[in-house]
Amino acid sequence: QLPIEAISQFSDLHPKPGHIRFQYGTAGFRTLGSVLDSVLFRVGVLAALRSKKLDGKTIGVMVTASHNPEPDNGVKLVDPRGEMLEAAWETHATVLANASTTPDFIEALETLVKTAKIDLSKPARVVYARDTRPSGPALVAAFEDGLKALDAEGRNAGVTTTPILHYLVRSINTKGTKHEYGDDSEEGYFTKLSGGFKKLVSGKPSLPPLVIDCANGVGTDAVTKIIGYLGDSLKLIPVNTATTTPGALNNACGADFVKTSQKFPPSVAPHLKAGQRACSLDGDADRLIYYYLDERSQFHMLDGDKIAALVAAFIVELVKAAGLDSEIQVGVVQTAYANGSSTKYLTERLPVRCVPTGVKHLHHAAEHFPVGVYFEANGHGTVLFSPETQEKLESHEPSTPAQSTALNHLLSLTQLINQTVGDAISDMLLVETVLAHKSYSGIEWDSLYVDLPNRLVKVIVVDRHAFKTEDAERRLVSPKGLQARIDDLVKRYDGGRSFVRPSGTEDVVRVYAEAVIKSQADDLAFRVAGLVY
Ligand code: NG1
Ligand code: ZN
Repeated sequence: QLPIEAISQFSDLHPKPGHIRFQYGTAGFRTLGSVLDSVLFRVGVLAALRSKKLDGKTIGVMVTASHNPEPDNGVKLVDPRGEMLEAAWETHATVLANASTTPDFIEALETLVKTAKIDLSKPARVVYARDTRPSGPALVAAFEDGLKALDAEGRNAGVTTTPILHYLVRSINTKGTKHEYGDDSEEGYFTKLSGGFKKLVSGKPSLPPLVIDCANGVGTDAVTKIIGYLGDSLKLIPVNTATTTPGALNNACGADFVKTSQKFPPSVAPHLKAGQRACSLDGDADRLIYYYLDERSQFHMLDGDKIAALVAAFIVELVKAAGLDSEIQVGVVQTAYANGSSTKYLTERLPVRCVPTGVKHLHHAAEHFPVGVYFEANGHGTVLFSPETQEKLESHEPSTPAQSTALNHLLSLTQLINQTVGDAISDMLLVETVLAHKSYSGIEWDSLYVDLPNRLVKVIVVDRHAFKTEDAERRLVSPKGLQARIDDLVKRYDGGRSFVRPSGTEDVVRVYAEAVIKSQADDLAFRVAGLVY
């Protein structure tokens, strides 16, 4: 039986604001922090039920709005293996969040318990964390009321990054099994990542220091800590570390700023000499974008696609050098936003799949490869080694010293890479590993292929749900006739490609276009936007 009395008392402390419709989207619930109190309370109850449903396995909850402005906040559930919440429960979350009164909420809970066949006698365990947003502490308190209402066991992981929370979830749930992911603590995380990195770069000449823009967010703490673990193996220069300055978070800095504006943060300028490479994290440290200035002080961006190309090619080489190329296939997963040049570069070398936007789609598609590399152009991504691949790597008998070295490198990569979710710190160490092995500067890395000029625009429309897509969001099926008109336009541009899709995180339709010449990409984007509007 549900503890109706307790739920009801707590629920009355967290009334739902009228007139707001909440939606659990690709980024969980995300909106202004000031209206999220009831949502956080209800997510507490939901997380406890999800844990009961999964026989008391630990569920994760992250309170963050990532790269969004500081007044925004959000919340997202993490399933036991450190993955995004199962799709059916996204719907349950939306239903619970929108119940207008306490009795409605309790009724929705009773329906959920019945339809999802939840055994309420099971234990409930939840681990949770938040980013540095000022609205975080109050929202966490509301969430904790949700746990109390169901008498669930909560573990507060404090202020930490999204990927560390995912790491903790998987580590807790695999503790004591033969698939133990790592020690379930921040120290465990830093030791695992830095240990893999140090093995990989040992004996390699060290690279010049890396400037790292922490977006004035929670990544600052993680960067500060990892510096202590890295010792001399890598020199980092953190900038934008003002986590307590009001309004500073993601403001003219961070990975999303760099990717969207295709500029470096002004605050990074004093540190950027010609040839100096730098990178930016986003507000919860799960995205990473690199860049550098050339001798003519020209800015060059190395985005998620460039990271995928660098990393996938490196892993393919190692697999080959280990003598495992006939057994372990490396594949890449992208979305329609991947630059056409990156898709061409990768397709010539590896199997490549395109899936709809959203980490869960990329992650699931990557699981189908023995080694699956996935990155969104915006810098979110990771590499997955399947359980069979992991076993093969552990049991393979190398026949030469060169094979043995390559095999050890692959094993160290499985330590260095956070396989639960995209992780800016882990991805940064991964990039630095490849650069060190190849003796690449940003310039050589950048020259793997030349990005096609592109333009992304937002269009505010009456009803974005009227836009339906197919073929991994690359084509519109409705509104009727629109795709044919887009096709007609695209044909007129050299190297033209364009697609339209509704955003999953904002009430807008996005239009993407690329072409061989920048002015043409801009022109195509605005003309297609004109058709949509
Ligand atoms: P939407 O708003 O659905 O385009 C955005 C990003 C995604 C992904 C999600 C989740 C773009 C064009 N879209 O999705 O890649 O990161 O947010 O945060 O960057
Ligand atoms: Zn993020």
